[in-house]
Amino acid sequence: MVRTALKPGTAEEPSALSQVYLKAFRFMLLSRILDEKFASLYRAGKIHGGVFLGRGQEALSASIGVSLKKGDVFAPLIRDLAGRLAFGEPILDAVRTYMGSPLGPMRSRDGNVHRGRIRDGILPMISHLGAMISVVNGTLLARRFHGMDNVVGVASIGEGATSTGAFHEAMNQAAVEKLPLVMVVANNQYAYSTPNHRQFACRSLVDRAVGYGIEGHEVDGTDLGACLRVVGEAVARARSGRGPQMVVAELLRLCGHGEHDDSSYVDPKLKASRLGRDCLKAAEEEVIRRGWGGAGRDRKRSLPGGRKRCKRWMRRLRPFRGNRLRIPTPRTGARCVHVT
Ligand SMILES: Cc1ncc(C[n+]2csc(CCOP(=O)(O)OP(=O)(O)O)c2C)c(N)n1
Ligand SMILES: [Mg+2]
Repeated sequence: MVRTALKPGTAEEPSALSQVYLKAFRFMLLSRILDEKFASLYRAGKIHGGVFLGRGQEALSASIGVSLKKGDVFAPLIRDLAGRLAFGEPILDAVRTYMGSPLGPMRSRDGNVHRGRIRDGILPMISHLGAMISVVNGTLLARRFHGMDNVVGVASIGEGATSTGAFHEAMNQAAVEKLPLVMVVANNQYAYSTPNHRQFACRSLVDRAVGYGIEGHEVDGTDLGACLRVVGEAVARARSGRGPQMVVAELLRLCGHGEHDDSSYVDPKLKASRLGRDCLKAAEEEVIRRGWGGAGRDRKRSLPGGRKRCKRWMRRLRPFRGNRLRIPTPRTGARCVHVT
C-alpha cells in the first residue's frame, strides 16, 4: 500500500496538508472566477463558439493539477481549467484561446477548450469523449522507449465517455502494457442531458476497472481533502510501477453542458443532495474551520487568493481591458482555419 502525506482530518494536521490544500483551493477559486468571466463575455457576445465551465468539478480538477509533477502528462477535459492552472498552464492561454487571439497557444485556429502545450505535457484536446486516453497511452509508451521512468499520465474524462469504444480500447491497452496511466472520471451524473440510468447499468463505474485488471478508487468529488488524497495516492501508485489506476469521482455539474444549455433537465433531488454541494464553498468553509486563513483582519488578507484580490488581479489582465485583444485580421485569419 502506497502512503501519501495527505491524511485530512488527522489530529496532527501536517503542514504539508494545509499547504497542498491551500494551493489547490487557490486554483479552484481562480478557475471559478475566470470561468465566470468567460460566461459573462459569452453572454455579451464577445466569445464565439462554445463556453464550457467546470463549476462543481474544481476540487477534483485542482487535485489532478497539484498531484502531477513537471515532466508528467495531462490530457484535460473541457471542465478542467482548475487542473490546467494547477499544472502550470498560464492564465493567458485560456483567455487568448477563448478570445480567438493569434497570440494564444492555438494561434486562433481553435476557439475554446482544445488548447494545449505539448512541451509542458498538456495535451491539446481532440475530443471530450475518450479519444485522449490513447494519446496519453502513446505518450507514456514513447517515454518508456526513451528510458524515461517516473512519468505519470492523467487522462480526464466524464462518465459519458466511459461508454465509448475509445475508452475501453485504451483501458485495455494501458492494463496490458502496465502503463503509469491515471484515468480520472468525473461522474457528474449527466452526459449532456442523458442521466446516468440511461448511460450504464453497473452499480459503480469503478467496476469497469476491475474488468480490465486495473485498480479502481471511488471518491466524493465535492470534498477537496478526499480528492487530494485519492488522486494523490493513485498518482503515487502509478508512479511506483503498480500500473494503471482509475479514480471515479461522484459529483454534479453545477452548470449547463455549455453556457448555451440551461440544464433545466437536472433532477432537483440531485441538486439538493450531497452531490449538489458546491466544492469551492465546502473547501472555503474547511479553510476557515481549520483556521488556515488566519484570524481577524489577517484572515481577510491571508484567506488564500481572497475573492476580491483574485478579481482585482483578473481585471489587470490586458486582454480583458477594452479592445486591446488582437483578434485575427482578414490577413492572418485567411492563413488559418478558425474552429469553435
Ligand atoms: C463523437 C462525439 N459525439 C458527441 C459529441 C457531443 N458531446 C460532447 S461532450 C458530450 C457529453 C459528454 O458527457 P460526459 O462524458 O459525461 O462528460 P461531461 O460533459 O458530463 O463532463 C457529448 C454528447 C462529441 N463531441 N463527439
Ligand atoms: Mg457527465
